[in-house]
Amino acid sequence: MPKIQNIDPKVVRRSQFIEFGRIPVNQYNKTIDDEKRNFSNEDFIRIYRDMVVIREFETMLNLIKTRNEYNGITYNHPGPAHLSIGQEASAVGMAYNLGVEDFIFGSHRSHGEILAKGLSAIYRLDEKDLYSIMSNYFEGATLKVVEKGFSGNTKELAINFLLYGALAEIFARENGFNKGLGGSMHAFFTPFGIYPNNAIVGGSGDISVGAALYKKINRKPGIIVCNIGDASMGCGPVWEGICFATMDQYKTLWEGEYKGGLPLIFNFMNNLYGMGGQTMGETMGYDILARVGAGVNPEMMHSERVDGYNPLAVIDAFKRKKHILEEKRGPVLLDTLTYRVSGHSPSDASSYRSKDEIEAWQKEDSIIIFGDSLIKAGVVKKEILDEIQNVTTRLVTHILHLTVNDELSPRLDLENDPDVIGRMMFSNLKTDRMEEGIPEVLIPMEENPRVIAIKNKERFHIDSEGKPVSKARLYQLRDGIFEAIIDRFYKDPTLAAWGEENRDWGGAFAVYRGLTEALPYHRLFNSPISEGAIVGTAIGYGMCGGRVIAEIMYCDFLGRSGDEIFNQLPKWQSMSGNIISMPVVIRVSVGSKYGAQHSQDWSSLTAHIPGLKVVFPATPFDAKGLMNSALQGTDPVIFFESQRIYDVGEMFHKPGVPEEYYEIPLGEPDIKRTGSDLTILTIGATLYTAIKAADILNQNWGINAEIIDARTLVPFNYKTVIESVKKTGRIILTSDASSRGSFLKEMAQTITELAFDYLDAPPVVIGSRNWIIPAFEMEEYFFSQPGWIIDAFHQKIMPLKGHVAKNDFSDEKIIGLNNEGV
Ligand SMILES: Cc1ncc(C[n+]2csc(CCOP(=O)(O)OP(=O)(O)O)c2C)c(N)n1
Ligand SMILES: [Mg+2]
Repeated sequence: MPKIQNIDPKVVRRSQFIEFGRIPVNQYNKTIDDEKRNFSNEDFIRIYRDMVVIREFETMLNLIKTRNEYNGITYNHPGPAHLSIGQEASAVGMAYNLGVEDFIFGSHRSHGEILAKGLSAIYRLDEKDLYSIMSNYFEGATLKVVEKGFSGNTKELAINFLLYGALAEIFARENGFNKGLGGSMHAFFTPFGIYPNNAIVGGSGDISVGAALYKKINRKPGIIVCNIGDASMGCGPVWEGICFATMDQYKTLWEGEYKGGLPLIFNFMNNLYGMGGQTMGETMGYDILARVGAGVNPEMMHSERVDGYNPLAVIDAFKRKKHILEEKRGPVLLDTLTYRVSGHSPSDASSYRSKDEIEAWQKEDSIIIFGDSLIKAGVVKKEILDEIQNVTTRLVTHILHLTVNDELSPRLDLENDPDVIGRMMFSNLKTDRMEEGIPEVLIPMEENPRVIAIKNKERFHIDSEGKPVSKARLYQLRDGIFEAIIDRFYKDPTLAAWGEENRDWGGAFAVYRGLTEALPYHRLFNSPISEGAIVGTAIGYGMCGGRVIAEIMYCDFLGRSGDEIFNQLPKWQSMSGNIISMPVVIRVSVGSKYGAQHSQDWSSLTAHIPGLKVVFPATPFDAKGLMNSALQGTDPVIFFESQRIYDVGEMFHKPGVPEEYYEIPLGEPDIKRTGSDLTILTIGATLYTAIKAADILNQNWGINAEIIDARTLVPFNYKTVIESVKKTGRIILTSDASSRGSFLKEMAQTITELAFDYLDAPPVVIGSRNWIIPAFEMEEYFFSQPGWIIDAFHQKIMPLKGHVAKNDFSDEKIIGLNNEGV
């Protein structure tokens, strides 16, 4: 809580009632004649045409999936196709008033939204811009296929391009909008303002909030529409996204032009079902989805249910809601009522709904009814509508024909280039700033109290006389992280940071102390206790082009952001076909002293997921240099920090941590001490455990251990370790993570493979026990200890004269523990 806002007990203890206002439900009641002053005949017909295009596209996919045939073209598509037959009016109505600078996000069922937004963008863009977008996308590869022999105008060409890019993506072809790596559920095309669709239900619920933050913080024009299903209202990321999007601080604390609500519409495409679960009446309790807005904020999120079977009702709603966002009164919740006549997927037997119900909705078919009303109102003749259908069928047939042709539309050539996807996992770019501009700060860096305090600190752990520097005067690991971060805030105008207690408090472990003074609210703010959305919003912010540092207070809370860390953050660069980059650093602090749910090292979990870079520094010099690299890059980095060592000084890099900027490349382990008899490879704070063990080995037995600090888990250069093992013939690996399934095991296996011929004994892994973490007073029985390293060396590598091991690392013990599952 910022000090500038006082909480007066007299006010908050006052007796009162909360009054709720009214939420409109299907209030639109205009006729075509009423709307004639808002729409030209051409507009009405375009709305109809766009719905027909979506219907035909989805019908084609349905036939391909169920019969392997459409208009004489045969094809087998084994992958997904969640169709939206029945939902066309809601998609077209949503997209109709959106500009190219307005971004939509979606779900697994978003083909219709992609086409609707694409058609709307094509209508709005001038021919020159359109052509430039198409010819620059993948150097014109997608365009080339549809352009060959095409005789229409640029807009017509663009419609072919849109359908082809989308279908090629669905069929996993290289010319698809995301090189075929996204597929049906993830396809998107950013030049038309179509942002990622998400196969994880509710996945867009927080990512889209991050996109809205990007627009707001970087003063970009446009709004964000988060298209998600009704059943996703039960998902954590959606609720967290809603909380994040409606924080009071946008209205109360953000200043100047940054003041005001987020430009975001949560648009629930409410087709009344999950897969087979009925939301209203079975799996949810809201009765009418729009009711949910009432509880969220005093504005009730301007919530409304709109009839998504009438495109004009949806257009009307979006126009009104867009206006609210332009006045900075967002975000908005829309409950766009619709129905999917198609199954959840083409294999769906509709066992959960009656035939009568489907037929009743088919009777209300939005395309037929809208078409009839246009005819009745004298807007168009039936023949014209029929012709639209014919032209569309021919178009879809033509596009299908191009897409299933393996020569015109090949897949990525994994046969001849098996590493092609591997090369797409990271963008590996380096840039000082994501965008030119002057970063907004409150004071010059030299005037920052923390910067001034750090200037007077000793940047090496001992002074010139060799005496240890006191904690108060010592430049600590947390100072190294701070220096890298504040430097970037003054370099990159897009950089923003958020997390719990990031402002005022100074970050949970005082890393951010000094940042509050330096930065306006929109660049550093406290988030709700929503670890999922803390990461999810960072993803949305990053994919739109902003650099961001999100902080998860304790590693143990990563579980709360599991989907974001495992399914979202690592995937979007490659699933986009490298169209987007992801300059997102997630700071994760590994605890101690606080027991089983506050002390776990889960670095192995993140290192397991392809697409994340994982860093774990153990010294101030490395912390600063690695954070600088992480912030210079454009890839997602999970930056682990250990609470055990936030206050250590620099013991290795002489004469101390440089004041100036420097980078330490991610992936290079560092030899912290040279030796010839044993290699000890450490991750994180166990560097200091290894040093203690090495000192004892040396003093008692004259064994010289070489200590290598991994510093980074992904990427990782094994050469340094292999060279060491060639010299020593022995290796022990240690970290604070529970041993089973840890990254140490992965490293041990790789080292065995690469250095088998040089090893006198198999690599020895000393992780933590496979238990819950006990209280601080018992931690020495849980975490890797110097004595464990010595005992293991004695038992598994080379007997130490006169040594009596306290811990049992025998084969029998290992077999026994594994048998017990501990
Ligand atoms: C996190 C997650 N849980 C479950 C699924 C499986 N699943 C796919 S779609 C779906 C129903 C989603 O319903 P809704 O959000 O209303 O969207 P709709 O399919 O109706 O468009 C389910 C359960 C999933 N993809 N992701
Ligand atoms: Mg649904």
